[in-house]
Amino acid sequence: MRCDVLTIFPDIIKAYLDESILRRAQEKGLLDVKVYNLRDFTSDRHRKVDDYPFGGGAGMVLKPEPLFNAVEALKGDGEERRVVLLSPQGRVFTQAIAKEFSQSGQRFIFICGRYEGIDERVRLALVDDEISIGDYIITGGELAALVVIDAATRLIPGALGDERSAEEESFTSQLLEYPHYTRPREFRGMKVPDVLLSGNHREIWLWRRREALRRTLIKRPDLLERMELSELDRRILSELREELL
Ligand code: 9D3
Repeated sequence: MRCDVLTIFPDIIKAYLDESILRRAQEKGLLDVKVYNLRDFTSDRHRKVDDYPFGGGAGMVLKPEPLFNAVEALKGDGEERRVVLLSPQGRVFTQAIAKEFSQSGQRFIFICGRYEGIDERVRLALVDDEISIGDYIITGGELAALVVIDAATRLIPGALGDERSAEEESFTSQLLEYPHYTRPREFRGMKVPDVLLSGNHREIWLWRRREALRRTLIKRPDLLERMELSELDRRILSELREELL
């Protein structure tokens, strides 16, 4: 995935991109992110990126010029790019949208909003897609852009440490996770379930599937309604529903 990020806080984006999975995905050439400071696309002496809203009101509005200059400069290489504005008014980001972004083969420009908003002419003339990461208020689009890039990158083949985890993730991604344990076998009187020490991989797999289904049934039954379930899953679920009654 190739993306450009436009922001007035480039260090926030760079700090996260420099660690863990996203760093490795970039080193492997699977992810290419370039971060641009909007201030570098201003043309006034004070490098002003925001201004007062016409009509009055609290807060500042991101000026259109730096955003138009930046998008036009980036598109100057003749390559198509999908311009995505991160904003509370966007469609709510989901795993399905992450998959769509990761598989689209498109280049992206992510615009991180801030303040009370951005000049509406940016939305009208530049923006192809608008994304929110959920119904709560955060300070700006930077965290949202990172959420989108992170979620999409994890779906690129080879981006996760070992391939087994990608396969496992796709198999279980619609369920909540089964319980995990590590050493010691007993901690403050709490024991690791025997099945996990048994070495019986079929039994372990079945136990994990059952516990994942149990947790999802209790905490997020809405996820089960949207999922396509195997015959085995349905049998386990009916047993679990009886246990819970
Ligand atoms: C307090 C101002 N709000 C009045 C209704 C509007 C507002 C503007 C800008 C609220 C938050 C922000 C900054 N947030 C984002 O730019 C943002 C965001 C979010 O707040 N929630 C979920 N997803 C996103 S993506 C970008």
